[in-house]
Amino acid sequence: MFEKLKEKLNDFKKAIDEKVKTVSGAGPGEAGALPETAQPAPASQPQEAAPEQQPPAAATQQSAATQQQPGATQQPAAAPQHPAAPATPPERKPEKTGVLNRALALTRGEVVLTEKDLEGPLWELEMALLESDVALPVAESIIATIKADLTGQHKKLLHSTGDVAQDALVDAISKILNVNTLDFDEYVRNHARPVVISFIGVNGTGKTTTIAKLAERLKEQKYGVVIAAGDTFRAGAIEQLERHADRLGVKMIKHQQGADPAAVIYDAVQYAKNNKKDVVLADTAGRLHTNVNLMEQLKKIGRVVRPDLTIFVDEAIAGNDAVERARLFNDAVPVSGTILTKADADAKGGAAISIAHITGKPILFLGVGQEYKDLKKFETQWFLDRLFER
Ligand SMILES: Nc1nc2c(ncn2[C@@H]2O[C@H](COP(=O)(O)OP(=O)(O)OP(=O)(O)O)[C@@H](O)[C@H]2O)c(=O)[nH]1
Ligand SMILES: [Mg+2]
Repeated sequence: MFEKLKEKLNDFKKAIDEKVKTVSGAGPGEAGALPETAQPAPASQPQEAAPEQQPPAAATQQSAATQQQPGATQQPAAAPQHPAAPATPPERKPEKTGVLNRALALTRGEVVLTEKDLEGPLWELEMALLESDVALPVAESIIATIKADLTGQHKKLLHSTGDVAQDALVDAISKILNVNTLDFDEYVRNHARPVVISFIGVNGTGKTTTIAKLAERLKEQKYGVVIAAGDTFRAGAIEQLERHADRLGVKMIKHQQGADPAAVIYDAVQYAKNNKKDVVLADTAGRLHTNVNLMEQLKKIGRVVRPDLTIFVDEAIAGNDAVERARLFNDAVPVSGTILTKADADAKGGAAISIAHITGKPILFLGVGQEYKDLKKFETQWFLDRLFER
């Protein structure tokens, strides 16, 4: 899970490590050799003549990455902004990251990275994030955070310099993922009864399956659960949910196919109130985020039922499309959080970061298989540990 992103993040860490070695080795015209007191890179990092991270090398990657990016047409600004293939060399600014500052830092066993040092590695990191399904604005925001964190600062050389890059990355990603944290279990425990939760998303992302998984989870926690068959649109949808309800021994409220989903969910809430049930899980039909009428129907559900939580369900393997979907669903009915399904498939990890950033709401659970038990509470720390193998 998330292997690809993990690999790319490691590449960035190594690139910064090498860059720091180059800087601390002080190339021509730079700060000069390290004083004897300063011990640079640890022995575990051999000082082979590492090739410089040259932005021009990224130029070939740039075109490759641009081709791979379905979002490239939406984001035409990306390529020209990049420092690859500079027409004229950028002016050297003797500001706080100048030669003297670097030299002074080196005497203390520290290194100062300039924007120029970082431009190659950061460019490659941005490409890597894009290839891992992190959306462009999100990747840009991560890059900006890391750049601000790493440039002009005195970083100790005495421990692995790669850690510095990793810390900056971890920080940038966790800021996005820790947005408006919502502890689902705590919410259900403390909220007035019944807790009404609707599930929305495009077709086939796993809404119905996720409802069944959550119903099982809530039942195990001894809550009384009611399921609302709010997908009155797709043939067979009511029967599909009913099979789950029967297997789980959970009450399901349904109307006929074609009925108003808001009315079905409303009835389920009434049933829960009359029968002292704790939680109502409301299914809805999958719909394209571009279908205005169906998005209006979601708004109606919002007005009539006023769900306590609206959960956006999408696939962990969703590419850049997920961003646009998340944005439009969130515009129609503000989502409280996201559940990412199919994380057991070859998920790159970027969707979690992108969707959290776009909606400004946390990832709540991951679907990790097709069984009822295959639902994992999303924890930022766990995700970061996986990405960085800490
Ligand atoms: N591998 C895997 N498959 C999943 C997961 N969650 C759902 N699925 C599968 O995805 C397919 C679609 O799931 P549904 O729950 O029917 O999706 P839906 O969003 O309700 O679909 P519509 O009602 O058509 O919009 C089914 O074959 C599920 O078994 C998951 O976490 N991992
Ligand atoms: Mg469904």
